Parts: sequence; structure tokens; C-alpha cells
Amino acid sequence: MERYHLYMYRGCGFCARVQRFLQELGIEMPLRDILTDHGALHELIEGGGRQTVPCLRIEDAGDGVRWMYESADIMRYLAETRDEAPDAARV
Ligand SMILES: N[C@@H](CCC(=O)N[C@@H](CS)C(=O)NCC(=O)O)C(=O)O
Repeated sequence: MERYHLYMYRGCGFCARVQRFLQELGIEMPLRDILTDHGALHELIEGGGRQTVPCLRIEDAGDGVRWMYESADIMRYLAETRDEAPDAARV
């Protein structure tokens, strides 16, 4: 089962869009605010390679980690994942 974290900051419109989408789908997801949490910012840059948000951190059952940028890609990915295996889209 995959685990997700959403890297974001308050006031980011693209992040708000993804957060609204999560609400609509009833998906609860831990948020990592890169402006208030310097550890989160460091993780994002080290792991994803850029400090752009939103970014979805996807951790699979085998401990592999992927970093997905682009709000549209994140929403499409979550919608598809949810359709394929509803439980997998929930944290
Ligand atoms: N096309 C991207 C745009 C993301 C974007 O522009 N994010 C802004 C915040 S709203 C950002 O992180 N800018 C700083 C940067 O890219 O370094 C998306 O839809 O996710």
C-alpha cells in the first residue's frame, strides 16, 4: 500500500487546488508546509530536486519513493489510483 505526503504552503493557489480535490474525494493526507517547516523544505529539495509545490511524495510498500510535481498530474494520479484500488488512495 502506498503512503503519501503533500508538500505545499499556505497561500499557494496550486496547492489549494489539490487540497480541494483531496477534500472532494475524501482523501486524508499529511501536509508538509515548506514555509513553516524547514525540515520539509529540505526533504523536498533533496528528494524531489526542486522546491516547487505542490509536490506529492509517494512511498510504496517496498520503500521506493517518488516525487510527483504538477498539480494536474497529482490529481490525475490520485484519481486513477483511487479508481484502481480505493483503499490505496487513503493514508
Ligand atoms: N504548473 C505547476 C505550478 C506550480 C507553481 O508555480 N508553484 C509555485 C507556488 S504557487 C512555486 O512553488 N513556485 C516556486 C518555484 O517553482 O520554485 C502546478 O500546476 O503545480
